[in-house]
Amino acid sequence: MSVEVPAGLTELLKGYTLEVLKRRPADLLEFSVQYFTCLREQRSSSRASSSRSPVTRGVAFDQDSAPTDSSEEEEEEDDFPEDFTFKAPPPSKCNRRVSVCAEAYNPDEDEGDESRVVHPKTDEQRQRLQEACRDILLFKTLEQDQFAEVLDSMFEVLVKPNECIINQGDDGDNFYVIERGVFDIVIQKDGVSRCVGCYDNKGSFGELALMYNTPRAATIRATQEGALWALDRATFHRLIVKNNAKKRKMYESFIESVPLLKSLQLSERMKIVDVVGMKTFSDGQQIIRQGDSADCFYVVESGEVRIMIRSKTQAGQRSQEEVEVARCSRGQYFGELALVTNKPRAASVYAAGETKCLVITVQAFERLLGSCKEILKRNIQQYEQQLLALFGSSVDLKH
Ligand code: 1OR
Ligand code: 1OR
Repeated sequence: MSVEVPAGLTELLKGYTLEVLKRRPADLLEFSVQYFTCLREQRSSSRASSSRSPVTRGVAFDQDSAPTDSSEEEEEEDDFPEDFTFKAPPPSKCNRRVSVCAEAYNPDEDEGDESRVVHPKTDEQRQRLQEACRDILLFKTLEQDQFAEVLDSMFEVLVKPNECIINQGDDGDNFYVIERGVFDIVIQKDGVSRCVGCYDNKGSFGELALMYNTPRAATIRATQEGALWALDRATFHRLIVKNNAKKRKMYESFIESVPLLKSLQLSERMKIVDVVGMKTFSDGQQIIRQGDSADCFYVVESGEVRIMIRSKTQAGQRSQEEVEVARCSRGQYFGELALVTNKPRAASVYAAGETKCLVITVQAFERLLGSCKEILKRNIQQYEQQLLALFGSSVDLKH
């Protein structure tokens, strides 16, 4: 018995299979519905206007996709027939933009695009997403309903070891929040690639290209299997970038008054404002634990913090008793030592009364406060002198 394979079936399934293998969606059924819906809508819109340059790969869930010069992509594209030229409708920006065209960002276009993207989630997924987003600084200054909208729009992306989630030089597609996994930050300069840091099971990346419409500043590579939550570019603009104007109003004058940041140029200070978060701590709440590894830097905006140190006993054991060694109030910073020395936290820090702090991630600290490092190092030398005066040689600042 001979079975006739309907025309187009092979190509259809090939495109679909490629996308599934590439995205590894958590919910295959939901993904498939979206895939074929996008495909159908794309087909009718491309029939209506045949003038647009083709995007010759599966369903491009993004309006702006265009072929890149990547040879890997060209190979896949060659396999895909011309008539499968897809362009997703706005509400279905459900996948990562893998190929890009460097069109200039036009804020006016975004103004009109108030369409909400909602990716349905199970209760269990939503819980994991909420947990992953709890400490994301860029979300800290959002109103509650804006934050809820962000959560609605995010979609899960599973990653394999060695997978590059972002490639330096590409145009920006999504912003990513880490649920689990370790991700290297690799920067290529003068033809040499260097791993300059990593994200260890927390944090977020991919905001810069979306905020400033610049090419991706680094490559982000998974070192192991992991899970991310992605927020598409249009929603990021509508909710996060627009919120930056409000943040600038709120924090600009404070940032300008911080002595440490005086040496920075205005534009550099504004970039700090764009990525900082504000956290409030209640009286006695621990902000930093001595001996922990460090992932951020703090500037006191209001209230006060107590710096406490556990000294070592004669036998070299760390005593349980903490001694207050300093206080920081408005405009003063703390948490820089571990970032500058790459050592564990040298002291514990507690809020004295309700205290508000600006928080800067270690990656933003490295990127934006490089020119302040000399001042920081000078001040750290003073810690060491005070340390000797207070405890003799029984304490070191390494942990
Ligand atoms: P993006 O959209 O440019 C790459 O895509 C992402 O890597 C970037 O956003 C940041 O979220 C993230 N310099 C530039 N980008 C960095 C850096 C970084 N760290 C993380 N990203 N560093 C400066 C190196 C001189 C900091 C290294 C610790
Ligand atoms: P960190 O990243 O090690 C704890 O986290 C922070 O406490 C530390 O950075 C400093 O920002 C802050 N010794 C050690 N850490 C101090 C000290 C300090 N003061 C503030 N921190 N000394 C007090 C000097 C006035 C010397 C100890 C006797």
